[in-house]
Amino acid sequence: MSNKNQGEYGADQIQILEGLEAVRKRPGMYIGSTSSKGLHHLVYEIVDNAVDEALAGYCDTIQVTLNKDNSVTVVDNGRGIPVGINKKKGVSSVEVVFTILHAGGKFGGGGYKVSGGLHGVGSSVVNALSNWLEVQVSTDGKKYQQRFEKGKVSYPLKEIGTTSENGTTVTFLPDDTIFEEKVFDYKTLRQRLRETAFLTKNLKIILIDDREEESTEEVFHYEGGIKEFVEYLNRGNHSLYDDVIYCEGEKDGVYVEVALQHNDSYNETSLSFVNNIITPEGGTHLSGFKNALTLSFNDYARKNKLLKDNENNLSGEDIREGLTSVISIKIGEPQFEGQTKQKLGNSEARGAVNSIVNEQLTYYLEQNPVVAKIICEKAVLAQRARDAARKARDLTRRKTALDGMSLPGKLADCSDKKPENCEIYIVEGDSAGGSAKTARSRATQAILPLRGKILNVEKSRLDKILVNKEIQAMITAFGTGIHDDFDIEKLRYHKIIIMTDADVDGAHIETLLLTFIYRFMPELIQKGYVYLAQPPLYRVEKSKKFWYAYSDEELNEILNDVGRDNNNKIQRYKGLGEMDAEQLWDTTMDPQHRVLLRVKIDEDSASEIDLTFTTLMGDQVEPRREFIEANAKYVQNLDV
Ligand code: TSJ
Repeated sequence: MSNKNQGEYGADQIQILEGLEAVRKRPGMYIGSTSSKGLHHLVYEIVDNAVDEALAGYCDTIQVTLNKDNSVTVVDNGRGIPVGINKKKGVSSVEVVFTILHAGGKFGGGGYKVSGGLHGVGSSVVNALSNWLEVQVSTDGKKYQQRFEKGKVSYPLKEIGTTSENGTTVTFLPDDTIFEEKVFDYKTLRQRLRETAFLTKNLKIILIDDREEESTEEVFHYEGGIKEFVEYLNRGNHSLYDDVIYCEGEKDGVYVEVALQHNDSYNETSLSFVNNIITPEGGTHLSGFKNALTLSFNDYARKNKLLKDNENNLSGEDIREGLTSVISIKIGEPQFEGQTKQKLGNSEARGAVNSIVNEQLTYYLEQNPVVAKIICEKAVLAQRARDAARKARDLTRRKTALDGMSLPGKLADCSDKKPENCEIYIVEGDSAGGSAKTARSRATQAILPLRGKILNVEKSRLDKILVNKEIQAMITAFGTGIHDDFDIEKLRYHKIIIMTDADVDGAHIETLLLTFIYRFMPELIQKGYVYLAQPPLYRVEKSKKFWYAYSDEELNEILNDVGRDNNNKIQRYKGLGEMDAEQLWDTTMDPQHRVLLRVKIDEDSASEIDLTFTTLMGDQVEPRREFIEANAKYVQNLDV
């Protein structure tokens, strides 16, 4: 602290310190969590401030560097945070930004801001949760610097030299006594920064990793903006036509951008953003978009006899089958609603998106009859499949109503009826299913054996999926129903455990099962009810004693412990079938000793999860490899 300030702790300063102390006491209240997720939020918060400067039109490059000591540096070439004395507080605006809660974006005014929105917790929160933070501002030919430690001023803003450049540099080291995780994950940051670059046309974001011997650098710069975002999302699929359809305009203070393209899959991928912040629950902007889409396609299809007079209107779902879209709006004062405050409520956004998309899409369809016809024909097929599926479902509903809950014949159910006590093992193959039935604890463990490869739901329409025997068996066993009928209260087991061979085929079946659950009952994964069993890979036997190894590293450890000599008998398990019931129980099913992995959806990266499931199933080889690597990320060690 400077001499001048020393000793004179005014009311303001005490308030500031109390404010930042509150953040340090309850970090979760400000950044959600102190896990890896919260750690990464710190970076987004700082970057978002620089993005605001770009949105205001004063900055075109942001550089993010991961330093060797796990600190992060964010540099922009904007105007620089104002260095003048803030009249009300009596210190520089820079100091205000880093010490007063929710000061972000208070001055300047006008325009759209990322920070101060949903995630905008303020750079002061980052400061409070950092071991140290340094800021440098270059403006009007001069360079200034200030440093903070655990939120407290080390010295006030001081001039440190001259410069011909403008901009702001912030470096901070997250407080390792607050965060459970202190190492930044490159892929997580890359994903988020790439999304930010897609959403801010012409902004160049550079990500540098200086932590290893060889430093790496990637540049995200998309002149096509969200058009390129849609191409990126569609990269693992076959698009149905070359164009990415794009609408842009401004109405009633709402700036609207929409990009869309269909692929030959049956799934919809819609991402919506407000002021660059993702809105997972949509809101008025998304509903305006959907309405416009449904209206313009039905109009076009009727006018051009692609839909006959005696046929029903296409539903929104029909038109959105295989659709990939990004909708991004900028609005002065976004209002977020709902329990999690993630749903846009501004009614002017609905109208603006609706009228801009309706007008421009109608024009596009008239100008591009070939594309229009491709989309309409796909939607008509979707409509027919949906009708057929509805009939099939009505039939099964009536059936189950008559039979009472008729469970699948292959299911060996457990006797306990309290879902919270019960588990269901989905087992590949009849022989492994047999061992599992013998091994299980009958009271709480149910076994459902499935035969061979299950249907790939990514490659089939609903009508075909719903008549598939294995899928029917799972739906009835789980008890929840699917899609709109889904009711988590009816879930019959609180652990759904997928148990497959530890080989390539097993991994494939595992993914097919996860894909089915993710597409039809995503809440089961979100609520953490879905698990992967972990059968051992090896059995080591020596002098009548034996050990199980679940990985190659573990095998090595065991061999080191028992000594590497000729008396070791090492058995490599190629499948569950090679274990007898007792071994299967001991290694994989006994709740006391087994290892389970819980399947997670990484909610931070909205644009990736779909891809990981979709591309694995696709027939293009490269994305599949990416999936298998990524797969390890969304499962996490549970029992051990
Ligand atoms: F907030 C922060 F410290 F985290 C941060 C802010 C971090 C980084 C890397 C950059 C920034 C930042 C802030 N870059 N640019 C600005 N711009 C302003 O703060 C600014 C400058 C001038 C005026 C003006 O009205 O003249 C207004 C503002 C908001």
